[in-house]
Amino acid sequence: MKLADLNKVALAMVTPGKGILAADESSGTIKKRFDAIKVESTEENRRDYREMLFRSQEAMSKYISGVILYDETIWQNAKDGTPLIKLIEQAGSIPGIKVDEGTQALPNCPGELVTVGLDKLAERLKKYYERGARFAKWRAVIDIGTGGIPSMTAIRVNAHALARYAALCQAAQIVPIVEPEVLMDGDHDIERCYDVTSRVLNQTFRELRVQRVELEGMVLKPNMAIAGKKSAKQASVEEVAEKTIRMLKACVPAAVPGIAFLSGGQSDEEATAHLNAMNRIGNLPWKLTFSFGRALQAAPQKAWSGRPENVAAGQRAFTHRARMNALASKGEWATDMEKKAA
Ligand code: 5MM
Repeated sequence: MKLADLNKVALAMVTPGKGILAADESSGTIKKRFDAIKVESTEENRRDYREMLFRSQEAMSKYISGVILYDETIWQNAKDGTPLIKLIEQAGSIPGIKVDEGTQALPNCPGELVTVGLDKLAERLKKYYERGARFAKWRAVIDIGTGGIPSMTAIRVNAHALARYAALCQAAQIVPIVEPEVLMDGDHDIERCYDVTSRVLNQTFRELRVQRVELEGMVLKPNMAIAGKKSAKQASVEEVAEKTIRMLKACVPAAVPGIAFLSGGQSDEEATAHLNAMNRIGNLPWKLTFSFGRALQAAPQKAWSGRPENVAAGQRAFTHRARMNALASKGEWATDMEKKAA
């Protein structure tokens, strides 16, 4: 493993003023997104949609440091025959790949999940590297519920798998994005999210150390400390920022080059405002940016709605969200910038 090269890629992924586009929706998830805009989820439509994003020249070259792809996409060609991965590289952005194979029920832990996909991962990583992927992603899913959920078993098993994946990535000269997502479903308050996420992060870094993962050669993709969607007690933007930073400072070693947040179902503007407020706090040991899926794509999906004549509108919507989040990654975003663009 060449750690200096891994570190270089990790730093490029979290360049201030840029962030990551999570376009790695599996077939089931992209179908749900397309159902919402009444578009059939065919291979051609998925290709056309993602081609629209990757050909958004301004967004891709100025604001998007890297793109997380799904297996189907990394092997797909654009309409004119150019591999989609080449469009990303030509824009100066780094291609990455989701390598987990989704979740399964965790035995002996009713209602909890474990992420799978370690079998033959070394071979798959080799093929993805040859195709051009320079980073990968694996997402663990932790739910906050009642009756002892999450269990320590679910936290430990998922952290172990994340670390196994990260070690295999680094051996294949691929930067792992380590994503332990604590879901914001439910009615828990911000304090409970803070406590559970802290436990999850502590266990994840414990496992990463045990498995000798080089922290300088990875990127963390966590959730923010935030109240559940159904909670009557929603925290202010400042409280989310302050608590998230406090939590991360307590749990994430300074050797990690960067933290790229997931949006987790927050509205577009909420996710941007939270990232911005955190970067305003400043004086942080790691770079803080975005690795949003929904909060970058909801607007372009709606503007495009599967119609070729809407491609330019879809690209404008994507460029706008990418720019707003790029500003937030430097703490330079303000609400009135959204209004001006509307
Ligand atoms: C883009 O969505 C990703 C893929 O999800 P599935 O494997 O469930 O299809 C997802 O992992 C995503 O990268 C993260 O959850 C961040 O996306 P959000 O929408 O939370 O910003």
